[in-house]
Amino acid sequence: MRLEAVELRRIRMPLVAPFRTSYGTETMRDVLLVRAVTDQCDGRGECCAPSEPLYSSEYVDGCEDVLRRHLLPRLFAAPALTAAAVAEVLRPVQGHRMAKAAIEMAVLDAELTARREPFARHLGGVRDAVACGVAVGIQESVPRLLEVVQGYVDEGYGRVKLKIEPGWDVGPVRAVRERFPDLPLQVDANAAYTPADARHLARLDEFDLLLIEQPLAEDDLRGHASLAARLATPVCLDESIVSARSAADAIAMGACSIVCVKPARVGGYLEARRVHDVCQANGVPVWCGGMLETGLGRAGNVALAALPNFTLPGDMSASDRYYRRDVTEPFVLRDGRLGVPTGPGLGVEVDEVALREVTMRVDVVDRP
Ligand code: NPG
Repeated sequence: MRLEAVELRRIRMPLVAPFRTSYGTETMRDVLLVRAVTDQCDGRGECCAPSEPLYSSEYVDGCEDVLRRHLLPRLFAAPALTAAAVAEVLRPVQGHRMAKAAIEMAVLDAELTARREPFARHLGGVRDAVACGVAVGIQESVPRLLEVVQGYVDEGYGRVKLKIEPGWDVGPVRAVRERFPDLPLQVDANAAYTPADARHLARLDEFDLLLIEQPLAEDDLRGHASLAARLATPVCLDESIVSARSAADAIAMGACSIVCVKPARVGGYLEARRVHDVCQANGVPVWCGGMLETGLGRAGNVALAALPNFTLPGDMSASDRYYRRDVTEPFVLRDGRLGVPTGPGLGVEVDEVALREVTMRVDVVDRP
């Protein structure tokens, strides 16, 4: 396949409700969509890096810049491009995994569309629908939190994740557990604690949580290993896992017993599959994280979550949990699940009218 041009499109999508985490509040998504124009088919990719580098070092303007200056020129120069070769071609550029993931996704979509193969089949998916959880941000009060959780339970979400931070942890979790004694529940700290908080975090053990996600800093694997030894609640890593190798290291050190897989964080769907495989080989279950994706990223994530070792519900909610109007046909929850697209490539139609409405700017970078 030859990459002829790449369209970089910036869209702005208001969230239906603000999403507050320990590192900030999102109300408006500023998303970079990437379209790979090849000699065979076009393919779509989504860059879900947030607007500010607060979750990790990447941010959307930085991703666009590195794509233009460093990633696209290398891909244009590759004579026979395949999705499997993208990571290799881009290897000299250090880091920038979210930017790399976006363009690899677009090339993969183009390639699979050309040979009429769905994402899920290509990745090794074994199910036609995936169990969905929902992530609940930090709320202004505990009564409001209970209302929000109740709303999602009523909609059919079978697992709830609560964002926590120092000052918003044991109390809110206790309240939710008391109101919903049987609800599969987990918490996400987004690296907001330090090893000195171990005793405090052990107070969460009584709530029968599925897991605690990323309590400590991204680069503190040793800290996570000692914390994991002190907690009954399983420790899951998100930010710390940036590749299959880092997953293998974290597991070997005892830093986690569950892994959250996000394709963008590890540099793309193909590396995400390798993270899945490494975890599976070590008996470590995985689940698919979310980054408030549009229907495009959601289609890829749902396909990935169809792989066999995705045994825990992911942060993959229906489109209406995020956006009033998505840029694809909406993903709708049925019995707490989302259906895995079966069409070629990502397998979702773009709603061109909706897309045009949210587009701020479109640039086409041609092959030199
Ligand atoms: O359902 O997509 C979703 C949201 C899940 O909590 C979620 N995502 O810290 O994991 C996270 C958080 C996130 C959102 C991270 C956007 C980065 C960007």
